[in-house]
Amino acid sequence: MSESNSSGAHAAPISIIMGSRSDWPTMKVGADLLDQLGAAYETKVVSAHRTPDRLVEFSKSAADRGVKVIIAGAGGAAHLPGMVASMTHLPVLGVPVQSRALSGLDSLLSIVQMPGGVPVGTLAIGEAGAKNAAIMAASIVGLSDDALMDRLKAYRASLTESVAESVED
Ligand code: RP5
Repeated sequence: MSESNSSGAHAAPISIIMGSRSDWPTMKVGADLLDQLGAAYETKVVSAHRTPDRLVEFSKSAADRGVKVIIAGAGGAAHLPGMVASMTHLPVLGVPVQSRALSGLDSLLSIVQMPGGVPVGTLAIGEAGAKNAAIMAASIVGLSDDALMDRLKAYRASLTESVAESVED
């Protein structure tokens, strides 16, 4: 369901961006979940400090291209989600990528501590955060896509059914 790097007027409703290609193994966990749910998405590398012009262009054009929700993953001094949120009214879900130096605590605090007025919905550090951002993005898009919402409900039901009540085999 990936519609990678679409620059036309009809982008996929979910955009997954990340500060570096090195973030992709983490963010791919979310992309895989969206594939499982049959939700269309695009992927892009957008670095707040290495490609600032791309950041501005992406952020300011996302809504007009048809994007409904943005998932932004970054590590370290992770200003990407907050910068994107400053330039779009779309919901931005931030994924703190696990860093080598501080295990992602730096990423988490950089993303979660937005001053009041410019929110970033911040998820857990690493793969769990990428996965939950994807589920949350699907639930947002699913508000106006009944078929996607039905697939999301079925996914949630499968989680429930996978948990046995008994500790016996
Ligand atoms: C951040 O710096 C990226 O989001 C990535 O998590 C981190 C390291 O980037 P690379 O040095 O691997 O490109 O901007």
